[in-house]
Formats: sequence, structure tokens, C-alpha cells
Amino acid sequence: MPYLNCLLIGQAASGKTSFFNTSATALKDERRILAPLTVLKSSGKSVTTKFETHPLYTKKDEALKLRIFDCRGLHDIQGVKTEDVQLIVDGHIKHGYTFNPASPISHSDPYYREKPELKDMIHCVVYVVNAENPGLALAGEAAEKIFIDIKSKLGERHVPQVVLMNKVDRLRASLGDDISELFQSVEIKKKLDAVANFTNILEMNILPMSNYHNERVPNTNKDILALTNLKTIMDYANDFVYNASDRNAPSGFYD
Ligand SMILES: Nc1nc2c(ncn2[C@@H]2O[C@H](COP(=O)(O)OP(=O)(O)O)[C@@H](O)[C@H]2O)c(=O)[nH]1
Ligand SMILES: [Mg+2]
Repeated sequence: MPYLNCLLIGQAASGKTSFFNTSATALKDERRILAPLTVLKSSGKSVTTKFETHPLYTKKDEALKLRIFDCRGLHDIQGVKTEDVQLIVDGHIKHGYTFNPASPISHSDPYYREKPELKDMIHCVVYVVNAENPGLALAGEAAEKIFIDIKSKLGERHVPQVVLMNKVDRLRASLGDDISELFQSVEIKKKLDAVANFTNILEMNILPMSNYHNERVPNTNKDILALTNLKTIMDYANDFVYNASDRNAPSGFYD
């Protein structure tokens, strides 16, 4: 398997690009904050949504064996259709495709992949929410229905699903960007509980995150948090690939 693939699905401004950039900084470990992708202030208003991935590099300048695909989803006006999400997860949509809010991708589109293989599929889906108002991602019947639809379809395919809860630094004034006590915070524990409850995703799969947003220099705690979350995502993706590959059970196993 050349690369593990994960898909970030979340509203505009939930912090998808920031998570990518924070991960890039943490992996490269150059004592400076990298901004490989511009965090556009106007991201909430951009009209087109592209299906994209970009390489992440390690300290040794090797490309990480993980591709993070970014896709705006759920109830954004310009959000991606459930059909398209399914097609992405099944590996039918290629990098660079521009979503059409009015209709799913056509089979004759040059970005449509006719016969996807395991390497083209999404191996882990990451729902991205803002810790300040995680419920917003599912507010309204339409969004909730789309979420439940996607979640159950992915569940049938055994695709691992986690929630990345960004902006935990904003939950408690005293926590702020010093996230060293993140895992001791009662407030964050309550938030994780609540998100686990309404998404019906296990609490261990709700990943708290704080991205670089206004810092001038990186700090170890944020780097560790980003790397821990990346590792969790890669482990799940790897498990999925392992389970989906054709393997023969040991002889006599089913006797
Ligand atoms: N305080 C704080 N702000 C964040 C965090 N993650 C993202 N942001 C800010 O939220 C805004 C939207 O982030 P962006 O990554 O562009 O969201 P996207 O539209 O999902 O790609 C930007 O102003 C970011 O600086 C975080 O963990 N903490
Ligand atoms: Mg973005």
C-alpha cells in the first residue's frame, strides 16, 4: 500500500486546513511554524470546493505515508453531496476534482476513477468539529440525516470513523494555548462525553485538538497532540487496510 488515505469532513472554518498545517509543523520539527496551505480568512465564503490532498514531510524530508484529503461537508450550502462522499470513500474521485453543489460527479468526468482499488479508497474518515459548538456541525434535520446516512454506510463497509474536535484551547480561558493540562480538564472531558453522545461515536475516538492559529513559534505540547492524533488516524487506517486485504487464514483455522 503506497499511502494510507484519510478524509476530513467538516464545515467551513472547523479547522481542517489548520489541522493539516499544524501536522506539517509538528512532523517537520524545524522550530518554526509552517504554513504550507494558506488559511484563507474568507474560507467560509469560498464558492468552489475542491477535493485535494498535499504531501506532508517528516524531519528527514520523507513524504509521510498518509494522504489527508479535505472535503467540506454536511450542511454547508456548498457542502458535498452524500453521494459524492460515498464515491470518495470508495475511491472513485481523483485529487483535483471540483465539487458541483448541484449534482454528484458524472461517470464520464475525467476525475472519475472507474475501477478503484484498495489503495484508492479512504481508510479512515475524520469528522471535523469546532469544540466551541460541536453540535453546529449537525444542526438541523438535513445535516443530521446526512451524517447518520454517511455514518451507517461507512459502518457497513467497516471504515473507521473518528471525530477531530478542534479549538479546545477556546473552551476554557485558563487553558488557552497552554494545553499541557488538556487531559486533566473536567470541561474537556465533559465536551468529549457530549460529542460521543450525539455522534454515537466512542469517546476514545473523539480526538481533542488545538491547532496553531496565532502563535509565532511552535510548542511541544501542540506538536505532541498533533502527532498523537495523526498516529491514531494512521493506526486505524492501517487496521482497515490490513483487514480488507486478501489474506488466507492459517490452514486448519476453520476446522
Ligand atoms: N483558537 C483556535 N483557532 C483555530 C483552531 N483551528 C483553526 N482555528 C482558526 O479557525 C479558522 C478556520 O480555520 P481553517 O483551518 O481555515 O478551517 P477550514 O475551513 O475547516 O479549513 C482560522 O481562523 C483558524 O486560525 C484551533 O485549534 N484553535
Ligand atoms: Mg480549509
